[in-house]
This record gives sequence, structure tokens and C-alpha cells, in this order.
Amino acid sequence: MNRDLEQKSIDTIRFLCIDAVEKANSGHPGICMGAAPMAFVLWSRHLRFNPRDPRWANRDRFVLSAGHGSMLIYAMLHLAGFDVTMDDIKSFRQYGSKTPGHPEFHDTPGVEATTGPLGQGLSNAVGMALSQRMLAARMNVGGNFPVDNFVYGICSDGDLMEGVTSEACSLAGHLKLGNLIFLYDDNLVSLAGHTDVTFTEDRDKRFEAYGWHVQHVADGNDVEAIDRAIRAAQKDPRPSMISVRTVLGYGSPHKANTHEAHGSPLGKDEVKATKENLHWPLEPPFLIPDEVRQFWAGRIEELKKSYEEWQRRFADWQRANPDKAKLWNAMAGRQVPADLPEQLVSGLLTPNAPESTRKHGQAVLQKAAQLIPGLVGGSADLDPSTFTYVKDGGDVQPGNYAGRNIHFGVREHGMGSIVNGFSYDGFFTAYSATFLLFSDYMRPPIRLAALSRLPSIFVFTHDSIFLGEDGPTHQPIEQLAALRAIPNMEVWRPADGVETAASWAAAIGRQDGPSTLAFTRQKLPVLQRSAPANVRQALRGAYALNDVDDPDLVVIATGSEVSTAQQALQYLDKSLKVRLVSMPCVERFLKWSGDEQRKLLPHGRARLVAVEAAGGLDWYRIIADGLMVGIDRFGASAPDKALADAYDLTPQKVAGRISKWLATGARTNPK
Ligand SMILES: Cc1ncc(C[n+]2csc(CCOP(=O)(O)OP(=O)(O)O)c2C)c(N)n1
Repeated sequence: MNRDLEQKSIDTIRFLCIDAVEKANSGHPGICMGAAPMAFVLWSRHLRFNPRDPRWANRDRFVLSAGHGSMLIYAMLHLAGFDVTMDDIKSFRQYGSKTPGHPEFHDTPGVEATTGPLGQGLSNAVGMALSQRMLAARMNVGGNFPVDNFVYGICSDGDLMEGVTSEACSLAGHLKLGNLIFLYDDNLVSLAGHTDVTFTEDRDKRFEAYGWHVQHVADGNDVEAIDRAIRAAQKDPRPSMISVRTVLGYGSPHKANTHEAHGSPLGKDEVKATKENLHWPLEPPFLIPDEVRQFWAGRIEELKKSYEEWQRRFADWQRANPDKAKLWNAMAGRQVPADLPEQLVSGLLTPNAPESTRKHGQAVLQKAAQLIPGLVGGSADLDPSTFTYVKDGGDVQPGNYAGRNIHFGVREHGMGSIVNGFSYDGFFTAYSATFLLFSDYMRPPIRLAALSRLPSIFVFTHDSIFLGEDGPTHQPIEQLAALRAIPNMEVWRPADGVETAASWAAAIGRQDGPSTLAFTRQKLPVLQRSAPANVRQALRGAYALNDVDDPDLVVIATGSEVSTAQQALQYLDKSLKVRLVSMPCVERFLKWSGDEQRKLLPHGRARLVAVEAAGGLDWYRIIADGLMVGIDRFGASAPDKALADAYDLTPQKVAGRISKWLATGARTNPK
């Protein structure tokens, strides 16, 4: 390719971005202008993809971690022949378009991850790279077929300032993820000004200390230097960070290297001045010179050949390795046995003895791991407490990616983002685990999993004040409500072994969103059921555990409070007809028809009470003007029985709170 065409191709990217931002009258042109050369080198010389098969398994992944530069990825996808048309580019940031303000998984073919909240994309990419290493360990026979791809991306100052990338990149360095290559758009400017007022540590040294291979390209317009660095990165066994010194808003005579180029359109006059400065035709906007189009058509054709070659070899590989091929299909299709819930129930070790739901969860997980070969995960250094270790699953460690247990270290935020990386990648069903309180440390990836419809599984044990002596710093109060407030999240809080099996079955079977599994630390009494436990009933999210016709009072409880509520019934006025409802998943109940909901909870005819050892704000959408028996202050350090007494959550005291409310309307909360 001659220099002239190369320059034209790079400027095409710059001006597509500038013109789209101008038309939308919003967006971030600066990063696109500075990073256009690195995007061009990567996409035109290295990235392997097929625009007709955007989810081809062995494609190289590209993650734009600095999601505010979304026009850069849309421009690349358009040029590279993906289903992102010129009309889509012209609809940048408009309602319902394929080109939303920040890249969104599902919205745009070729977008591998939803990015925008800085730090997430790079951390997701760590998960993708680990996912591909683990897939290769299971599939490749002898050499590096069928899995030999790279996970590439572009990150910015903001990405590297965010703590989550330190967590994820530290783990990536430890795990020697040599298939991960990031270009760092090192332009010394962020949103509000130059980075000399905020961000002056030596980033190169930081990444070297993480165990990364670090290179520096002094001039972001030097395509050969960028190319050499990418080639060297591909050969190095460590993850690679290539710091590329660029100029934010490159080419703009008055706004380059100022934060004004970061997040607003350049403005009509400055667009004109920039086009003149870079010798670009002033008209028409959205110009793609014919020779640039021809270049990309040739590149797409060339890549098609290597894609077809891979498909031929893959067919041979499938014939030669039928067991592996079967596994591949099971993982890629997220296949789940139809009787998974029943099989998980059969894995319970102590279904009829007092037990904690974390222990039930441990037994269920072992069974699930046997049935679902793609089920992998781990905890943030809490396996001995969360019981989420797959006993004969082996450990994922540097150079050994065949295991199933991932040791995330004490890195909750990074863990959530890495699990999402697995989910984006699509081969493994991945879970994380820690204490429920620390869901606060994971909220950004949990929210993004819900937004991006990822089937990530977030296991949380120690799910209430009843974890006891560790005290209020570790005792969740508002966390269940906060998780239930996230659209498209399913929060499970099972009350016994069967419900625990249901929660895992639901999470594994879910295709269009994440699940939270909240388990107890403490043992729970065995529930008295008027009918045998039924996992399918539990899977629906709510059911009457003890039923009566035409109840005067319906008591709804979850998790550890189901047995408390059950025992409380004996202390209530005997003339009351009381139905006890276990509601392990509120979100599933809320999907029922109105008639069905009213049948279980006859609003108006019966009075409604919810019992949950938590803040309880979210319950008012179910009980309306009913009574919430919960906790409205922080916990305390004490054995669980003492806490139950102090927080009016013993069966007698729960009954007392209900009776008082029925008699006087007073909602007594513990002081
Ligand atoms: C977690 C998070 N915090 C804040 C923002 C808002 N924001 C968008 S870009 C940006 C900083 C931009 O600086 P840099 O990463 O260097 O990007 P550049 O200016 O080079 O485009 C900020 C604070 C965000 N997107 N995500």
C-alpha cells in the first residue's frame, strides 16, 4: 500500500468521525482523530474477522475500552464491511440507531462489549483473553488449532486511571495472557484538562510491574512503528500494552491537544479549518474516496480466504476429534439438559437436615459442574467461605488453562468485569463469588451485565446480618434492594436445598441476563412443607409453602426468613387464616400475569407482610401498604442468635411485630 493511500485511509476514518459527531451535534471527536492511525494499522494489517460472520469463533476480538470514542469503532466497522451502513453512521447517537452514543453489545454487529464506563472494556478483554486461553486448552490438539486468536483493544487515560483495570491487568499479568494486546492512546489530555494535574505516574513501569510486555511508540502517526510494536506483541508470551503517544484532536488547528476536542463537536468553522489543514476536500461530508473503498474490499476478500481455510480445517478437526467437537457445540450453544433442575436437586447432600444455603450451593455446584462442562468460575479469595470451588475441576494458573477454578484474588470489581468478559465471549458459563456486602464493589459490572443481557452468575454468600460476629462492615442491609433495583437482574435468595438447586438451575439456564444468588452463612432449619418440595415450583419464583383458602393474612419471606416466618405463625392469633409464601425470586414473580399474582397474594382481601432481614425498600412494590418486617439500621457484631433478638427477628418477635400492626396499624422497627 502506498503512503498516499495509507494517509487517505487514515484521514477517511478521522473525517467520518468528525462529520458524524458534527451531524449528531454531540460525541467525542478528539480520540478518533488521534487514534485513527493505530485503529487503521490494527484493522488493516492484523485483525482477523469476517464481516459476514461477525461472531466467527476464531475471530480476533477488538474492544474499544474508551467507549466515548464510539465513532471510531463504527467507522472501522463500516469500512470493514460489517452491517453498519452509511445511513447508520449518519444516524449516530439517534434513537434506535445501530450507532448509539457508546458501543453496546447486541446493538451493532462487530461490537464485542458494551463500553463507556471507563475501565470496563479493558477488564472485559482480560476475561475474553482468559476465556480463549481456556477454550484453547480444551480444544487445541497439539498445535494452535482451532483457537489461535488475539484479543486487541484501545484504551485511554481514563481507562488506566480507573482502579478496575489495575485489578484485571494485575491478574492478566499473573496469568500470562499473551493473547491480549492493547494500544494505549497516551495523549496526555482527559475530559477536564491535561493529565499533568492528575495522572503522572509512569504507566509503562506500572504495567511492567504487572508482568506485561510494554512498548512505547513515540509518534502516534508513525504507522510502521505501530505495526512493529503489534508484531512484537504477538510474539511475546506476556500480555502487551503498547503506549502510543498521540495528539487529542490531531489535525484541528485550534483545538488539538486541548480538552475542548474531547467531548464536543469541533464546530463548523473548525471542521473546515481541520479539513483544510489535512488537505481534505471540504465537500461532501462523510466522504470515502473510491480507492479507500477498494482497499477495504481487497482486505475483506483476503480475510475471507483465511476464514474459509479455517472453516475447512475446522470441519476436518471436527471429524478427527468427535468428542471435542461435541464439547465445542455444547459450549458454543450453551446447552443445558432439560432436567437440569431435577438433577441439581439430586446433587444435594443433606436435603433434610439443617444446613446453610452456601453449603447446599456447594453440593449443587459440584453436580452442575459435572453436567455443564462450560461452567467455570471462582471467588475473590473466599473459596473457603463461599464454597464455590469445583472439587475436581483443577486450578487455572499461568500456562495451565485447562482448570475450572479461577482464583481472582481480592479483586471484586475486576472479577465482575472478567466474568462479563467470559459472557461476552460466549463459550463459558462463568460465575464469581464473594460476600453479599461486597456486591457494592462489583456494582458497575453487575449493572453492565444486566444492560448487555449477559448470563453472568454472581454468587454472594453471607447474605444478611446473620453472618454474625464480623459485624456491620460485613453485614448487608441495602444490598438486596440495590441489586433488585437493576433492570433485567434476577436476584435469588433460596430458603433451603431445593430452592438453592432451583436458583443455580435458573442462573445456568438464563440466556438473556445475569443472576444473583444470595446464600446464607448460617444453618437454616428444615422447612415444614404442606406438599413435597417441588423444584419447578421454586423456579417460578414464588409459591405457597403453607396454604389456606381465602387467607386473611399472607406472609411472604425469602431465604433465612422463610423458616423464621414459618415458626412465627404459631404465635399469631389462631383465628387468622394465614398463607406463607416463599418468594426466592421476586423478579420471576413479577413476570406472572396480574391474575396469577393476585391469586397468590390477594391484595385487598388479605393483608400482606414481607419478612426479610434487609432494608426492605423494594418490598413495597409487592406489599403496597402492607407491613415490611426488615431492618432499617446497620448491623452489629454479635453471634447470630443475639442479633435475631436485638433486631426483633426471632419467630416470637416477628409474630409480635405482625400482631401489633394488625391490631394498631403501628409499624414497629427495631431501635
Ligand atoms: C467510569 C467513568 N467515569 C467518568 C466518565 C466520563 N468520561 C468520559 S471520557 C472521560 C475522560 C477522558 O479522558 P481520556 O480517557 O484520556 O480520553 P480522551 O480525552 O483521550 O478522549 C471521562 C471522565 C466515564 N465515561 N466513565
